[in-house]
Amino acid sequence: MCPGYADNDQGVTVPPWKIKVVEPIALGPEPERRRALETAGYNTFLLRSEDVFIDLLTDSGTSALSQEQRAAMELGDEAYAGSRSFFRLEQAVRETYGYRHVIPTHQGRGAEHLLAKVLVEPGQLVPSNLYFTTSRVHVELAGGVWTDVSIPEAEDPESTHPFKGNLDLAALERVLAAAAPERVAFVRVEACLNMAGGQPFSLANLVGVRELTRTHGVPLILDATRISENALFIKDREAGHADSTLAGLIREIADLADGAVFSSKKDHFVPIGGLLAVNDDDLAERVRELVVVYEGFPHYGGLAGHDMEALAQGIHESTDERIVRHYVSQSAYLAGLLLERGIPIVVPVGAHAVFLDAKRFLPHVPQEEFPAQALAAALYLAGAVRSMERGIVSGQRGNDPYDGLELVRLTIPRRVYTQEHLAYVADIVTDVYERRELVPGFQMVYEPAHLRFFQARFEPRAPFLEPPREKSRAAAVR
Ligand code: PM9
Repeated sequence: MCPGYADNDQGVTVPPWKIKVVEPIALGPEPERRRALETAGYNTFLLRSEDVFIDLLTDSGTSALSQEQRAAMELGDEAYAGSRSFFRLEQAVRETYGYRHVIPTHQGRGAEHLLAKVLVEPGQLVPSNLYFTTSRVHVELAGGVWTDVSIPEAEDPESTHPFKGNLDLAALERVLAAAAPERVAFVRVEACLNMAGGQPFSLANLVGVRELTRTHGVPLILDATRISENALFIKDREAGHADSTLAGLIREIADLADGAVFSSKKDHFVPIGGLLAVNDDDLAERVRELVVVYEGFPHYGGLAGHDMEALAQGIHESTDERIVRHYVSQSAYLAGLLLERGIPIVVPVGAHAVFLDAKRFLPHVPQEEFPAQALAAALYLAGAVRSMERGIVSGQRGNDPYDGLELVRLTIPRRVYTQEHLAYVADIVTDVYERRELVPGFQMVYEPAHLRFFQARFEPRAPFLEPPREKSRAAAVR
């Protein structure tokens, strides 16, 4: 049980913190927003943050630090080797997740890179639930073959399956039976499956994956980036876990895997940092051999001593049910406002974001004209709300046929925005929904070689959200 929290009458958990330091934000006028969008090639990643009013691009590195984290940062030991801060971090990881070997990295993809270098041989498979952009690219750059074994519901935005992050155990068994162990590098299971809408796996499913990987002699690696929220969903949705503590569930999940990668920029409330944590001595040694090539000495892995202090404290806070529950209830609140207004979103509501379903939001824009990219741009133009495309731009490789999810992610930074901010976001989404026929498709005019969503540039195929709405919510605020 988790004492010490209260819900208000809109179902939002009252934040278990109060605000001590604030950062000013401002809404610029519509012509300036239009200019900023054109300069950014209609890609929200390329906007300047000073031109953004409510920044829901990502929950990555955008959390507010706690006073305890800031205080801990004063203790940062910046020694190149043998830093006290490293050993505090190692202890926090061991206590919370139980893994014996802890290798810090500059961020999550640093850990993914090292893992792929060490575990993946050319031609080997990496079965996983759906995909994550950076995770997949590192496996592919190492010559591996990403193999989706998610359940079909993961790609159905309207399915109310409570655990869309589950792996399809029958599909996994087929892959392992045909290829394991020589042709399978590892099985990857991502907590709160990002690209499907922040959807959790169930503990029962993870137990099933563990049994299969053990039978077939293949390592099981978690992407534990959002393990805290996944544990909370298990507590709330899976029979038999209502009385577990969040810390206990997190540990139970971690214990089922041979190791984990973390982008600590999410659940651990830090602006920078990642981790690779494993139990196997030999694997750890091979990773440490590469850390010095790509990240830094194994006692800092690309982080400053003060970063490791903030991270160690953040790990402790990530097991506090009141903090995690408040965070997840913010997504549910925003989703509730949008559902009341008939706006198509992914259900059930996930951990860290509300995902708009661009195929249903903009049915007149075919997927090859990037509806989610266009919708993200429209939200910015309408009210300086920054979101992220999670559709064909993020998911497609080369010119492969693609008909997967086409989503816009309204991602909620941790401990940053209030209910008023989220209500404003709901009004802007509603405004665009009411004018959706004014949002045309895009053409891509610049495509980078890797992870194209970060830096691609676009042009609208017709006048974009014109004429501007005189009495739009954003205009009224201005
Ligand atoms: N996720 C996100 O916004 C930031 C970069 S991609 C737009 O969701 C998982 C599940 C992630 C993740 C990053 C990484 C990589 C690994 N796994 O960004 O390198 O969600 O720290 O982590 C982002 P880093």
